[in-house]
Amino acid sequence: MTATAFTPRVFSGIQPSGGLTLGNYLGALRRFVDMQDAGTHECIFCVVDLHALTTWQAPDKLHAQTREAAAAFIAAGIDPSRSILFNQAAVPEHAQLAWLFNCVARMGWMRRMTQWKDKAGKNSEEASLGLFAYPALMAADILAYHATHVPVGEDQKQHLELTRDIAAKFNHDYGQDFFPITEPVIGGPAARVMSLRDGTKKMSKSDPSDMSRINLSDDADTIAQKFRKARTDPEPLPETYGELKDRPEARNLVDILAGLQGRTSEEVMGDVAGQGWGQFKPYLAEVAVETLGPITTEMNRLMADPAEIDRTLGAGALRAREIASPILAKTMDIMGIVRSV
Ligand code: AQP
Repeated sequence: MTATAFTPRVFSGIQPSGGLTLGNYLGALRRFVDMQDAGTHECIFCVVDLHALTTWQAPDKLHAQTREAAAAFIAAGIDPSRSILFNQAAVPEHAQLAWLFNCVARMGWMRRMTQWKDKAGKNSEEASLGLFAYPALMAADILAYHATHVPVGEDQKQHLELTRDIAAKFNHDYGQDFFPITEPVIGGPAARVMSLRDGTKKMSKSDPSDMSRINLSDDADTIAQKFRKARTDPEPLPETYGELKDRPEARNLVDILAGLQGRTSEEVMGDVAGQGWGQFKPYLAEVAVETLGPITTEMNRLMADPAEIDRTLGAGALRAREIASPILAKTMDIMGIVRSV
């Protein structure tokens, strides 16, 4: 096999399974914008509504959350004329390729996924088949565009590895160098933003406690209140970042400040060493409001015109299909499936 040269292309998505959080912003959205602005890759971003369906979503809420996620992408800096922005269900190639990948992926691979174990919990018999097959759909999202790079938060690393396994097995089984072995792009102090109520749990949009997260829709007072009430230990901040090793809640707040300021956690410690929470928390809230305030205002402006959001997503879906459709067709040809064109 000769190595295929793939177009440098970024794909990533966010589930509209609730309002977007500071974790989604620092771990994903802001990095999407950086990659778009770097201009080195063609960028494709998706509101992954089919993924959201793997857990129950009330139909009217899903609709609103899909538009809100699209508004968050644009408000954070994704430019739909430079990047392709659409919702997953509008491009049927994702679901079609996912079925083909269901037949490539192995049960044992899926069972090892920690997100499956966490989300299905003890009640896996009652979990949806979609939740189990989630990583095969995610592989389809990425490989339908031959994406070479995927910026994600730390929690998605294992799913990315599974995408690479599916691509490698497909290439091996069919003797073709057809799918790229996609590289994850993970990093920075905020690759894993933790809950404000429990420093060992990831900040999640579906956490039952709203106090566990900062939502991109929160106003300044709510942000200040959530940081004021964020769980911490009684000790003041130490001199060095290394001393926060066994203080997950304290470390999380320092990491969030670093993420918001685009600095390393070690640099930030230089400024805040020795501070008590009464001094640090209001400062953190001020920095968060400064960063998130303009995004929230712009999201609200965009959401006031849902028809325009729908038009933007529709135009993005057409552009996405132009790339995904021939890749799906070629995949089917390789597998020996008869297509009527
Ligand atoms: N806490 C986090 N810290 C850093 N990155 C995060 N991401 C999510 N939470 C954090 C990143 O955001 C992108 C979109 O994630 P997703 O919405 O597709 O699914 P998720 O990872 O399951 O996010 P949530 O908020 O926890 O959703 P629910 O509660 O519905 O499961 C991904 O790149 C993810 O890494």
